[in-house]
Parts: sequence; C-alpha cells; structure tokens
Amino acid sequence: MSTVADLIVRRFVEAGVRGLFGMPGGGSNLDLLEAAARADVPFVLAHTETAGALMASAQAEITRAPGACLATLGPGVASLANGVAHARLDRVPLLVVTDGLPVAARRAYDHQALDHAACLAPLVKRSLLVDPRDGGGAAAEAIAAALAAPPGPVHLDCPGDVLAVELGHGPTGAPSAATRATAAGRSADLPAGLLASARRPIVIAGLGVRTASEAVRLRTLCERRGMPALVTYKAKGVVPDAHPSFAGVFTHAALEEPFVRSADLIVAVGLDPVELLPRPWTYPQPVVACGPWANDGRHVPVAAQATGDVGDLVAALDERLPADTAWSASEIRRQADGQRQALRVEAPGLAPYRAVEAAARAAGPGARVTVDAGAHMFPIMALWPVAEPRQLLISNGLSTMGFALPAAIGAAMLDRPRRVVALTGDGGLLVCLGELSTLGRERLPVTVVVFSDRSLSLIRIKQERRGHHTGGAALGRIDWPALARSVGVEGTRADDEADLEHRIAETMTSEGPALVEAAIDASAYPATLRAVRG
Ligand SMILES: Cc1ncc(C[n+]2csc(CCOP(=O)(O)OP(=O)(O)O)c2C)c(N)n1
Ligand SMILES: [Mg+2]
Repeated sequence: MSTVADLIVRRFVEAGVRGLFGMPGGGSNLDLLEAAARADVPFVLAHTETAGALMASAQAEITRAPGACLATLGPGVASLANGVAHARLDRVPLLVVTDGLPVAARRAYDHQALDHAACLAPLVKRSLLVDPRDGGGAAAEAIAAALAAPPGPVHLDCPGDVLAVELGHGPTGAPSAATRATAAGRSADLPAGLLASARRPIVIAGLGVRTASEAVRLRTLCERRGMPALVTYKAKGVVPDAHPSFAGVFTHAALEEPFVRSADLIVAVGLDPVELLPRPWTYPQPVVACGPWANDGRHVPVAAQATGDVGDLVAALDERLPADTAWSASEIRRQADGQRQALRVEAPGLAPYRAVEAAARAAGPGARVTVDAGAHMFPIMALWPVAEPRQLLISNGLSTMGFALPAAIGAAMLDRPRRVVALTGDGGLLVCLGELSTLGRERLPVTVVVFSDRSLSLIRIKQERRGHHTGGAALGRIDWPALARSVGVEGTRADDEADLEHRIAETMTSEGPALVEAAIDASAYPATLRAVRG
C-alpha cells in the first residue's frame, strides 16, 4: 500500500529529481524522507534550509530537471528564503516541500505558526497545499509550474497528517511530464531586413540558452560568419573561452562597453536582464532578442523579439543574418585577450588573478566549478576557461554569498567521480560554514578554494571609495586548514602561485573532500573593480 508521500516521490522521480536536500522537521517531512528512502532517492542533511535549496538548485541547473528540497514548518520556512530567492532570480526549477501542523490544528495554535504561502509568496511561482484526496495532483502541478518558462521555484505545503495517508490501489493521478515542453520558436517574429543588413552584428548569450545542442548551434552560427559572441556569467561555456568567436563576458559594465558600441546590431540570445547590472541601457544599436521567454523591455529595449525553442530560433537567425560580416578574427581575439589582460592586476603578494589562473591550471579543463559572490568573482569570471554550458555555476540573478559550497555539494552528488571545485571568498564561506561539515560527512569529491583576505573585500572597496571607515568589513582570524580538518575535510594553505597550483593539483586526484586556503593579496581589487565596472 503506498502513501501520499510515496506518490509525491514517484512524481518527483518521473520528473528527473535526483536527490532531496534540507533540514527536516518532525511532521510530514519524516513521511517524505521514508518514501524517498523506499524509492532510493538520496537525502542530504543540510545545516540551513537555504543551503539545502542551493544544493537542490545546483542539481536542477545541471540536469535541467527540477531539484527538490524540504523544510520544517515556521522557522524552516523562514530560513528557506534566500535559497528560494536564488531559484527565483536565477530561473531554476525548484520544488520546495514544507511541513505543517496537522490540518485540524492549523488554525488552533500559534506556536511556530506562520502563513507559509504568504512567507514565500514573493519568491515562488506558485504555492500549493497538498490534499490527500487529489491523488498526487499537487505534485504534478508543481512540477509543471516549476518547469514552465521562465523556470522557478514552486512550493508544496504538506500539513503534518497528509503524507502518511494511504492511497489504496485507486487512481493516483496522471504522471507528470518528465521533460519541459518548449513551444516551437516563432521565427516569423525575427525581422529579416534588420538582420540581413547588419555588417557588424554581435551576439550576447544569456542564461536562456544553456543546453549543449543550443550552444553548438549558436557557436556554429557565429563561426560561419566570423561573428563575435559575448556571454553572461550564467552563460559561460555556451561559446567557450577558447572559441574563435568568444569576445568575453557581458555584465553590462565598462569592461565590454567600447566593443559593444562598435557593433551595429545586438542579437540577444536567451538574454534575461536579471543578469545585468542595474544601469540604464544606453546602447543605441537595435536589439533583436530571442529566447525561451519574453523580455519585457523595461531594462533592455528590443526592436524585435521571438520566443520559443532556442534551437529553432538560432536556425532562423542563421537564415536571416548575412553570410559574412565585417569583423576580423584578430579584432575579436584582441577583445577577448584585452578583457583577460585588464583583470591581470598585480599585487606585492599573491595577486588574485594569479590564484585564479593557478587554480584553473590545477583543476584542468573538465572540472565543474562553482563561484561565490565578492571581489574574487571578477578575475574568476574573466579568466576561468569554460568549455560547456553549466560547467560553471554561479548565482547571478540574486548574486548571493554562501552559494559556491552548497552548489558544489549538490553538483558532486550527481556524478561522484567528477571532482567539483568550489571557489569562494572567506566571507562567503562563513555564510554557509555548516556545509563544510556536510562535505566532510558525505565524503564528496569537492575541492574548496578559499580566497582568503580576512575581509569582505568588495564591500571594503566601496567603503574606501566613499572615504568611509572599513571596520565593518574586517573578518576575524580563521585557521582554515584546521577548521576544515575538524570536520573531516583535508585542509592546507598556500602563499604563492606555484605552491597553490601544486596543492590544488594534489587534491584533484584524491577521493575525499579538501580545502585549500589561498592567502591572497587583496590590494589588487580596487584596480580590478575599476577595470570591470569603471
Ligand atoms: C547573502 C549576501 N549578503 C550580502 C551580500 C553583499 N556582498 C556582496 S560581496 C560581499 C563580500 C564578500 O566577501 P568575501 O566572500 O570575503 O569575498 P571578497 O569580496 O573578499 O572576495 C558582500 C557582503 C550578498 N551578495 N549576499
Ligand atoms: Mg574576503
């Protein structure tokens, strides 16, 4: 005899869910855990609900199927907020299952009682209350809503007594569609005349174009006509850094601006303005946009746009763009090299860019990598070469700290032999420090590289620019290797480039988790930030 919990888990598995993450409470969460164990769905105990949501989101980004996390009632729901916010603004299909008081008690008591749907309302696409009579309908509905373009988080609230209800052998609702359905690309909306008359068109690829086959089509489109492509942070790898059309990263900042201005048409493919810095769009060139969902034009005004299957739309662009463009290969290479060179800011000690390049050499081209928010992110995003979409994971719509380690844990759970490198600031690692213990406990193949500067450097720079005191940005002394070892993670520290490369390379062949502290010299960051953002 199966229960409502079994049915929910079955629906999740049919949709491609590969694990369950979070901090359980004592009600319906426990029925879900039992059902997950019966179905061989691994559960990973996280130490904050937000970290659980980030682990699940990383899996969803990689598999493109939904991720799943759970939380208890009241404090669990409140503690989910930042992880669910990431799924919302980074367009991740996440299923968020919460516990609750039994149905009859819901309105009778105040202890731990919060209005779950209201707490999560600004963050989720939908909130559904699970009712045992609906035969699993809520789970199927949640999956469909999470995957619908643009993908995002959906909440399933499970009162304490509903998941253990036995279903008998009666109807169990229709199975959910396991894959996302994307409407065929409406290529008729792409303006043939505007596209055909371009002499210097550029592509800006964003988070909406991230399947391997879409990426191949887009690269071919650019290659054929010698057309440059910039990628947003979440689209790193769509056009690989080593590709002849690669012209650098696009964050809507000073670094790429002169190059973008030298184009006569901007072709935005899967570009979602959620990834762009909040500055007015001042480019005068027409923007032709295409992607799986529409651009509302508030931030990036579009001359024309088409939505639907990105592969279809890229094929339509291929028919409409001129066979040849006025770009030269050396011009594109100069731009990509120039961007990298601008980020190579020296410092008397271990310059952050040197730490990034040493880590990238040690990790090798195939490593999956996760990146946190902070000053260290700038040289990483410009200098870490990425060959495939979703090989590098970052929170960029939300840009939250405390992302890299939980995301690396979720990613490592998917294909264990493949090592994941988590690149994080010291402040960001402190935000999710409990997950170092998760890493040690689960013995996952993750190398955490801590850009250790005892400071919230990005904030400190902004304080200095204003002539403010910098006290609030200083971190206390931390013995990172000792801290790592205390929770079962191998820990070492490196003070120079060669030592860092060697120590990271050593971890790449070990089986268990490791942390390498890179003692970087943060004095390079003010010039780095100026180079990127002006
Ligand atoms: C949850 C969260 N809180 C605050 C911020 C604002 N913020 C962005 S970067 C940063 C400092 C990051 O410090 P650290 O991780 O040490 O990286 P560093 O800048 O030193 O490289 C802060 C506080 C944020 N993005 N996310
Ligand atoms: Mg720091």
